[in-house]
Amino acid sequence: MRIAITREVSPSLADCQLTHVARTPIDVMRADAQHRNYQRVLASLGCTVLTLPAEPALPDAVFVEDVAIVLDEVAVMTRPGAESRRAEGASVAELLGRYRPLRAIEAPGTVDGGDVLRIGRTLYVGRSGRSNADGIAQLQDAVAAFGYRVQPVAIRGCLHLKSAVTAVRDDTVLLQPRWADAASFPGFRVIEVDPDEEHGANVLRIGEVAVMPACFPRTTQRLRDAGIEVVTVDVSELQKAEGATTCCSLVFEANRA
Ligand code: CIR
Repeated sequence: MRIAITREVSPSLADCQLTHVARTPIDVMRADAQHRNYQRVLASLGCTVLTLPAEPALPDAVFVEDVAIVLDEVAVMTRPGAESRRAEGASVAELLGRYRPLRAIEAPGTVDGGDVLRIGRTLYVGRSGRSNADGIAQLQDAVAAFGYRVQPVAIRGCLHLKSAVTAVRDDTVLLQPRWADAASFPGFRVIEVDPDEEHGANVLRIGEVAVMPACFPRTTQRLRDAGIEVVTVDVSELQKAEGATTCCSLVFEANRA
């Protein structure tokens, strides 16, 4: 059984953290409707969607990806780089603990799950404003015993590694070359986002399907031309909060350990 942990949109979403995106008005009701559709799409792709209640005092709590890294054998609770996000993990840990043994990143380490791209037994981890060297070293220690390798990756000009690059197949990445270098992914087939679709690299892979924001038709076409099946979702209000498709779920197989 494939689980997708999600969380309802906070009524305070408009007070979210923003780093590389200018603040514009967010229609929270619309964000909520888009998020429900996102959940429906995950369910249609075979996920059992578990939904945590909204956290009114935590504007960014819908972005559950950032608070945990779920592997087949273990889950690592992160310590998010933004202080305002540190309380988001507790309820996710309570739920995740039913499925995986838990480890945790401790101060002064910081890691955001959005910086961690797992491909096979390698965790590519963005060195970002949110994930520091101490946190990346702690993550390495936490997962080494389970046979995972941690590979730090330089990024520039974006929030997280997965803003810049995601995997659409085990051998294929979708990359924004302004924000990360193809050379960081030797041996991979690299598909670049369309130059006019700056934020187009963040796609959520569910099995062999790529879940892609609806506003990137040219990058979607590039994926389809490469033989990748794509489903699109309108997440425009969540994009105003500097999120996209990977950030709103933690997807994993229930019984892998
Ligand atoms: C933040 O800045 O933390 C949120 N406003 C957006 C987080 C998006 N997370 C993700 O893409 N993994």
